[in-house]
Amino acid sequence: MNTVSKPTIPSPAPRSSKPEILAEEIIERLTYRIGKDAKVAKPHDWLTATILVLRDRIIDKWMESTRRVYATGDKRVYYLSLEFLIGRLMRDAVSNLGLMEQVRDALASLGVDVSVIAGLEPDAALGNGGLGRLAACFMESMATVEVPAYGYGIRYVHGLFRQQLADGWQVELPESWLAHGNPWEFERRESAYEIGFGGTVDVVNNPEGEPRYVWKPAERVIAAAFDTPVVGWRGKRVNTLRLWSAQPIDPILLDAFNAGDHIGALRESNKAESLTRVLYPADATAAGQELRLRQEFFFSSASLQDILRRHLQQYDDFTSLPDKVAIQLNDTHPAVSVAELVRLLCDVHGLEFDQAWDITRGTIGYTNHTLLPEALESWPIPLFERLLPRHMQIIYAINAKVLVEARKTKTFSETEIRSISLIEESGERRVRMGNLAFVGAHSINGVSALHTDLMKVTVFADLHKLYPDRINNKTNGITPRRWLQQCNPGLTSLIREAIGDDFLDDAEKLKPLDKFANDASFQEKFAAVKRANKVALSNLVASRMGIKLDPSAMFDIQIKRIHEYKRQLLNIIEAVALYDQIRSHPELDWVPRVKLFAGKAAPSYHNAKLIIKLINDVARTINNDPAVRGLLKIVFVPNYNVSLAEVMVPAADLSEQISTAGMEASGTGNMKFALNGALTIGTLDGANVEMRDHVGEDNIIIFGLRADEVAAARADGHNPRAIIEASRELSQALQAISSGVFSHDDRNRYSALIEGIYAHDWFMVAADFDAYAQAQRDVDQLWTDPSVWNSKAICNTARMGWFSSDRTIRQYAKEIWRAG
Ligand code: B1H
Repeated sequence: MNTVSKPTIPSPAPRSSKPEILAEEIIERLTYRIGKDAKVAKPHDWLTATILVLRDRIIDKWMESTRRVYATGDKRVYYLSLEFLIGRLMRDAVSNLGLMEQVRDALASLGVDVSVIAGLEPDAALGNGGLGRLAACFMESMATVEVPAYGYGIRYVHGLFRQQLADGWQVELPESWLAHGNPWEFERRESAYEIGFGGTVDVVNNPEGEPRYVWKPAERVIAAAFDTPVVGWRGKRVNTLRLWSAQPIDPILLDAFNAGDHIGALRESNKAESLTRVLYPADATAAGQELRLRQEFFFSSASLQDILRRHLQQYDDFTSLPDKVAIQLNDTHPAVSVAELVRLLCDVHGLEFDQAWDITRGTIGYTNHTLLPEALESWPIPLFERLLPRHMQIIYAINAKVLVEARKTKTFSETEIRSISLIEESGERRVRMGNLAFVGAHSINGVSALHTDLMKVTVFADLHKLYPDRINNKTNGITPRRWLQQCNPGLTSLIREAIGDDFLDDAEKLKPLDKFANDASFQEKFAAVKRANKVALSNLVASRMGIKLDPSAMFDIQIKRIHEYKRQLLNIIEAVALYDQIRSHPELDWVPRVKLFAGKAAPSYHNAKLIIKLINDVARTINNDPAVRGLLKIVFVPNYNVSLAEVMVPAADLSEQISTAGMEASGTGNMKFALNGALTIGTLDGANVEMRDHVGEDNIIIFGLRADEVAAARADGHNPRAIIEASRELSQALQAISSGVFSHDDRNRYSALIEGIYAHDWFMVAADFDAYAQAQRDVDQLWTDPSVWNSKAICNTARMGWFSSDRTIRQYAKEIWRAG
């Protein structure tokens, strides 16, 4: 025994937040951490120095938060996600710490403009779209509602690609968010784990019980941890986002090096590092490559090893795991965790299979984000078996258990049994990751009421019949800090003046704003804030694209990934029809509109890239046609990302949420716009349905087929050709596009795209066109009376509080995690 008692180590003194002290500290970091004299410091140096000062203020709270959960023995929540679409962190941290004015004044005293350096921070774009952004909102809300939580993901060196437009076509460029270093993160060298791939499995007989299995991987890499603190609102709690980076076990192969093969000596190093080099850029489409499966297993295994180590450090065994740990799988990307947790518990920690299986199911929850068949992950058995031979055995064992259970009920036909199986047997044999996640979880949730209902009758119908209590709904939300307070300070101040500060701590307290909906003077101020935000967006468009916008026109915005089901095509076809009308009827009072689009297409998604080109072709024609007299303008803003959304969302009058009903699981952009006082034109899809319930049907413009009608139309073989022929506007617009009116340089560019609408119209563009065009004219009508429009816009802001991710997280904590 060590008898030397530990000295009492004093904690650092709490830091003052006076601007003078902050300024002093910024200079101190600049000098001693960055090694720059203030006289020659570049804006980037000031940014780094400021972040370092903020980081120190966060650390005290961070340590305190960590100590607290050790002391209380509270349950920890682990959110496993292959994507965290964070954006910038500085303004978020400053605002949540309540240091906005102080930091601004401190920097001003040093001759530095905070908004200039804030704009230099790169976006952490470690995600594709809604799923990744949801994970980022959840991290902030978990800290805010004081759930002790860790996010686990991958520290991609290159996040989502940068998008440029070349002659209207999308061009992808690599993104390097770490180029100037990352002052937010801490490398944790002590938290590193070995991750294996391939190899063989030995069976060792065990006279005392089940045989033991020993996996001998052929390849191994190290997972090294990088931690970023996540500050909740008012700095209440600071949680950790832990991102894994792959490193070689042997950075240099000495034998090769000594033999003079200096390049070959780096083979391992290159191979390991390539594992976490880049984010797969497909949204709502499973990637299917071996490297992707490697990424999924790499981060799942590292996270689970870390979770089990932390648990064992505090508690003596794993029987308490379900009481002390909740693991949430963000879609199926970490679904291999089900098999890996069983393996770690059995093979590494010596538990029996049945016990490991119960613990696993008691601990894991799974969130499904899509019903699209192309997004449902499955892996060919030969690939899975080669890369993860032990996991393949475990999956077969789990499958056997599940199928026995199903057969015992005597209620399933053989077809139903086949759909419950973890193995797809028709055609190439594959492992179904959705089924694996489902059977390995005690809770399976959808992300909107409609989506959850559809889950029960589509992909998981038979599993739902076998386990009827597992599927539940948790409608998505957004953090009102980033998506109202920070991105829209003008509206935030106005609301505070009207109803006080309660809404800052509880977004549902926006409700009292309702009373101001018909108050003429409030309407005027509300409209002035909106106008200022539109001017700010116009300035951005002018400086980036050289296009001048009129802020008094209606700003009609569709920003999201480019996907056929999201129907940017419907929007642009309607614009073509409107263009035709404006030219044919110059005598009518057309409402001036600016239609803005932004979004990235997966690099291999041909039609999505073609739709971007079409928008740009149509924009060029319309914007340059004097007959339009500026009444309609179309702009595709390149390189959509979180930071651009923060400028576009507050500037929207009209939010386009027009997916084919039944296809958008939830949407979260829809919530951001409405919270910021835009009216929504949308289908009854995803969370739009619940938004209508909250804002009231008079304050949202709903059109088009419903999900059940889409399903029926598809089943009955709907006849788009007849629909098109019956609509003069639609047939003329389609004719114009497919005959090359907008593409003189290549008249057939869009013929196949348009032919798809005639031939099958899978996304119901023709089926919904007339309803959409009519809804747009109804929108024009509303716009002509500003007091009517503003009153509806105010109601939207007042009634969107329920869509705060704080509410979503409280529901997860209470109903799934039983934590917090
Ligand atoms: C959503 C994805 C997704 N659903 C596969 N599914 C991916 C699937 O790289 N992959 O393999 C990446 C992303 N993303 C979105 O999740 C839904 O489409 C939205 O409707 C929803 O709002 C969002 C958050 O729940």
